[in-house]
Amino acid sequence: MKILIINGPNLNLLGEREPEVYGKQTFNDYFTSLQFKLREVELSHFQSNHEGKIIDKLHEARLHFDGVVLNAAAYTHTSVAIADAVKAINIPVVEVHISNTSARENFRKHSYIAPYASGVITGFGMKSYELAVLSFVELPEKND
Ligand code: DHK
Repeated sequence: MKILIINGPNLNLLGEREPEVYGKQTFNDYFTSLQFKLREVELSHFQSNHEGKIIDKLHEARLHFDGVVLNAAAYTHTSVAIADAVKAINIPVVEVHISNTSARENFRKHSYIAPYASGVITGFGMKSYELAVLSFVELPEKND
């Protein structure tokens, strides 16, 4: 099974950005440990601060991956275009957030993407990514 993790804006700064919210680990370190732990899954990772690049990657992913774990970061709350891309592609997308967006500012409570995601995992720190990948492994029927 091939899963692509897409991270949106500012998530390249994980480890140094607001560590009280997002933790102290870099995504590269986390990704290495996740791939080691979930050896049966072939994981890839893409990060961009640019909306169009995230959309291009989602389009490309439909040809090469079984599913996408998407943390669109701030674009979650603003981007109709990314939501449309998630709706347009024929592979399942699980929306992920590190922080519990429902417990933060009001503008973080709405997701344009969630209606088109096969599920949403939010608030479990970096572990949210692992739970999302596991949803593909353990609930394959959910993503048919
Ligand atoms: C990450 C961000 O950068 C924020 O803009 C979102 C999300 C929450 C997260 O928790 O992973 O509001």
